Amino acid sequence: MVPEITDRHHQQMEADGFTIFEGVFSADEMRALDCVLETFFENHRKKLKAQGGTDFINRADEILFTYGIAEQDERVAAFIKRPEFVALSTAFLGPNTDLYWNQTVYKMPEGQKEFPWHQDDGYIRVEPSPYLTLWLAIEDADEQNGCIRVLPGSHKRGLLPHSESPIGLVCYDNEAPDQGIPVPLRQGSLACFWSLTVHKSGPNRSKGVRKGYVIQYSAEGLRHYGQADPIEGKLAVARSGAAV
Ligand SMILES: O=C(O)CCC(=O)C(=O)O
Repeated sequence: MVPEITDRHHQQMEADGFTIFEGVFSADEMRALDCVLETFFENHRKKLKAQGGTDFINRADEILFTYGIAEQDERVAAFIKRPEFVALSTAFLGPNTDLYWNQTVYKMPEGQKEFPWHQDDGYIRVEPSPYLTLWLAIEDADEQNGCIRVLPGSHKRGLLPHSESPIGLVCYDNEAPDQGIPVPLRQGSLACFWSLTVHKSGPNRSKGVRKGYVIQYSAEGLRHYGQADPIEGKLAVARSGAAV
């Protein structure tokens, strides 16, 4: 269901750097996406094994990242171009948008590890910044299973220095008094935030896998920082406000 994008959403993005869209997809739609993704993982593993290649999944112990899915699977490519995403990406980025990055982030049950405070811009610096991150709850995400947490207003601080940790880059202290706010999401809901918004996610202490799909959109023509040419090979999502 294409969400209503209100002034309140725009004001929250401006002031806090994030907003929420509840119930964008139904449980049936999320189960269908889950099936498509599971088939993709299985086929891809088989293909890599046959080629004698290494696993494309970057395993950070309890957290499984699988990226570049829409670029390899036409059913997922169709999903990230759905009218819901055309509406959201163009509302916040203007009429011409591309898919910048997409990855599933699955947290294994009964884990201990957090994914640390960071800005998405901290990983690869691009222009124009910020771009838009949509975090889709394939299943319910809450504090028990490691939902994301954001630092409201942190997008206004610009790009912060990041340091390395065994799980990922870190730009904010876990012991700082302000630990932001949790963003629990029901299945099919989306957290929407800027690539400069500082966020993290907690450990999955539940008995099930916590499944999130991170889909990032940019204005057409995104470039690596300081470079003139656009990054090639990005999937076009909208032109003049309409689906491509
Ligand atoms: O899904 C998560 O647990 C965190 C993912 C995240 O922050 C990211 O991909 O930038």
